[in-house]
Amino acid sequence: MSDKRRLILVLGDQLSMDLSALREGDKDRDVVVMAEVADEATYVKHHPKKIAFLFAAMRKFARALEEDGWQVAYRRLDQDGSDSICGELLRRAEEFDAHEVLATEPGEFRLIEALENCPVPVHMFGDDRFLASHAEFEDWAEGRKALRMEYFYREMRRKTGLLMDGDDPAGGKWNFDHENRKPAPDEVTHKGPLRFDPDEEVQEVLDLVGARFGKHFGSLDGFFFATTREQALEAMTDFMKNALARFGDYQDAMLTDQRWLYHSILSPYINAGLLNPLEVCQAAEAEYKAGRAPINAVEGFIRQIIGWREYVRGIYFLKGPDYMANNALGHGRKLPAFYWGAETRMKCVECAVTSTQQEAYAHHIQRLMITGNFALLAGVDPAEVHEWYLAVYADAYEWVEAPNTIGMSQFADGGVLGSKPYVSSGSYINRMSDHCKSCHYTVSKKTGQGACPFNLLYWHFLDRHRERFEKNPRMGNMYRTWDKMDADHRETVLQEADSLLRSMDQGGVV
Ligand code: FAD
Ligand code: DLZ
Repeated sequence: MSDKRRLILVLGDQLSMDLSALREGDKDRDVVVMAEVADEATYVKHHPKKIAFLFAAMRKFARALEEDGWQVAYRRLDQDGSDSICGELLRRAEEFDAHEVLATEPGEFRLIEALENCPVPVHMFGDDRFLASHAEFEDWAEGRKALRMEYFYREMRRKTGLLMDGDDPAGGKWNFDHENRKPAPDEVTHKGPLRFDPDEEVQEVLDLVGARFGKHFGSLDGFFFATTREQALEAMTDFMKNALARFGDYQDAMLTDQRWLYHSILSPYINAGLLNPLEVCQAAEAEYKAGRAPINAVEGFIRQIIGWREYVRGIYFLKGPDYMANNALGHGRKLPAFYWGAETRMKCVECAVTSTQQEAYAHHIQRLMITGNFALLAGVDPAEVHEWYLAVYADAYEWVEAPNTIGMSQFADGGVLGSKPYVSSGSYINRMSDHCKSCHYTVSKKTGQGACPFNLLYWHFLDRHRERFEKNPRMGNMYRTWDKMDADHRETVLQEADSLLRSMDQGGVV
């Protein structure tokens, strides 16, 4: 074996001590390369909180590596260096006379391709922080007519042994979701995620990010993210103790003054590598076994991680780089300005966008049934929707964001990920939230002055995509309801929806 020095690349979302590239390395001769680079912060205009979270966590992880005996070449954004990851590798290869790079496969095709074309040869190892390798997912998908998450999830339950009684699912059922659709509670006992005041090092990053990326959509105020593994573990423990038991019940609920409800806000930490997905699930399972959290909460939580999270990654790598260009419904509208903070009179949208702007976070139902639902009903170009979701959330990387947006939320993949589009009128939002009570629009109004835009656009969407969805067994009822309505009423709905969309396109406030 050659004893030549190699570089080991650790990216901003690879902050795990047991990263495959590190396992392949040798502390005595190799150099770990980490770099804050403008290209990664701007290929979409990431939310400043996301950039600050990653830069701060990267700096602290670099120190932890050094304490663990690694030599680390770290480039801060305000130091000399290159704007790109490959540029940095080239520079460091010359500096350390290294001829090879060891890397863990990045989570975006864009960067995988850049590494493949890097002038210094890059040897890529699989990212085994996930439960299912690409080969395992391909095997599971092979020959199946439909790639439904539920069946993949059961495989992952068997593989991990999580919530299993021998060969059977704990509690007698694989899925307790029907218990997890309770409307918003009157009172929320949980105070939200554990918050960490910025220390001097984090403050330095916040100043840098404010100066360099302050014009990106999003606020740096009130930054509280954990930036070390130890802090992320504390946040996880706090969630398990104070919120998990009610996670299931109120998973789909939305409240105007309670943006966190009983959600974990752990996705930024899991996706950046500070927490391992399996350890998070094991911690949740322990709460169930100790009798501190009910099965519907724990099963629901674990399903999100070993089910949805693993499944969407599988879809991303199975479908390849062309997946992002899917536009099965032929939608081409521009993303309305209110996604970037312009005025809207829809309370639910305002709440979701405000949370996004302030925290780089909105919970799943806000992403799916508010901002995603509106974009789909209005016929927004899925590529624009995709870019928005990738930019604005602290947990967003293409491997997880794109299948959720292109597939689950926008149905742009034509039904690879979901058997029907996630669309709803205002009545669903009214049932699951308190937004409609303080909204400019009247949710019970279907047409006329003050009619809820979701009501108008819902029927407009179904009508314009009738050919595609009418025969869908899960949507037939909706078409029957539409057909039973008075013809004049239907005409009014369609005309008012058209005029709302026209006004929105011309910059009118909706
Ligand atoms: P919780 O509600 O507490 O759920 C627990 C954990 O389950 C999460 O931390 C996350 O790791 C996992 N999880 C839950 N749902 C999903 C899912 N659908 N896909 C993958 N993991 C899931 N999640 C991301 O991590 N990054 C994204 O960029 C992202 N983009 C999304 C875009 C759209 C349009 C939609 C509808 C969903 C998206 N999601 C994304 C999934 C989900 O909304 C977030 O994972 C979740 O809101 C994160 O908040 P939390 O940690 O409080 O999650
Ligand atoms: C998201 C991000 C940002 C904002 N900045 C950096 C960076 O400066 N250096 C880095 O190594 N990684 C960064 N990242 C994470 C990468 O974009 C991420 O590794 C790829 O998108 C693949 O998932």
